[in-house]
Amino acid sequence: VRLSKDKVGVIGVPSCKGQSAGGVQHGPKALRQAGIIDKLTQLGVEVYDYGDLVFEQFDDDTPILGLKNPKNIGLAAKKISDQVSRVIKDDQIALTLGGDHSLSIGTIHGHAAAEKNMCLVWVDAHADINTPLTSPSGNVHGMALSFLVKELKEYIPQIPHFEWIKPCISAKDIAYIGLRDLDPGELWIVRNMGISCFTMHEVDRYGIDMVLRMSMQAINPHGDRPIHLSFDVDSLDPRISAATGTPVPGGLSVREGIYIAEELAATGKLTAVDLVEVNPLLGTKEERDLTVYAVYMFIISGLSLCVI
Ligand code: Z70
Ligand code: MN
Ligand code: MN
Ligand code: MN
Repeated sequence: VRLSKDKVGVIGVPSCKGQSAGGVQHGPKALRQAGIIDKLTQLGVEVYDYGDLVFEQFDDDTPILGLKNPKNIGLAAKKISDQVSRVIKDDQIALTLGGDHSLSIGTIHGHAAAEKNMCLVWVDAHADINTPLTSPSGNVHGMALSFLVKELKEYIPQIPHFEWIKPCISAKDIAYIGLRDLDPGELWIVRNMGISCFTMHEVDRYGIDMVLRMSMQAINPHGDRPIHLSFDVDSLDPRISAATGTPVPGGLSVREGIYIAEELAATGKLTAVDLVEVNPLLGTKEERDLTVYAVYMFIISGLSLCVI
């Protein structure tokens, strides 16, 4: 078993304006302190740490059509996209430590710019595919995918600072795993646009191994496409991942999460990983440590190929 590339580029993205809870911007720091980089290095991975991206803060950022913080998020996404694209073009796996899930607008856009044929596995309790018009909250972390999916182009209104974002992925190139909390507009989109969807119901019915096989059969049947894994820690059960903004009961076990990382890494095509929504200011100390430790295990398992 070999990784797609023998180098990993780590990008910290302390984003928080895509949601309303304070603290998720401290995710990268908490994950670094857990020792992810040292551990990967000890296991023989060549790690390049690019530190945390720094974003200019704009306080005068009026919502547009209810979408909150368009300027901060639109400009940050450009910076994230450029950095991820650069890292992948340098032949490294891009590991992005978040930060809230709005950062995936940038990471997926940047991955697609470097690897035209990429496909996407989105592991989350939520679908994060509200359009600005269907979003009940105005929080961009719940809309990230809507700006990227080609089939949704006609449903996306013009948002200042988002004009540069060109849809870069087709519905048929996306597989969801772990979903269990969707809004009405999202349900309509997932049912009608042709995105493969393996909710917790399918994980219960088929088991995680079969769900991964079916996901790959749907989006990467020949196994030749670069894979982007976007992992929201709230996909895990809240008994594990309490330190996140929107825990939803009935989630993945630690082992199921790790199995996803291991199996996708073992394809030899994993090219980008987003690790998002760890909020070290939520929950008790024990809960925070457990959330961070589960993420640590997930990353180490996936990127050091503990599948011997
Ligand atoms: C809801 C919304 C969401 C993450 C919550 C919630 C979205 N569907 N995403 N936590 N990671 O506001 O759009
Ligand atoms: Mn989520
Ligand atoms: Mn999410
Ligand atoms: Mn969340």
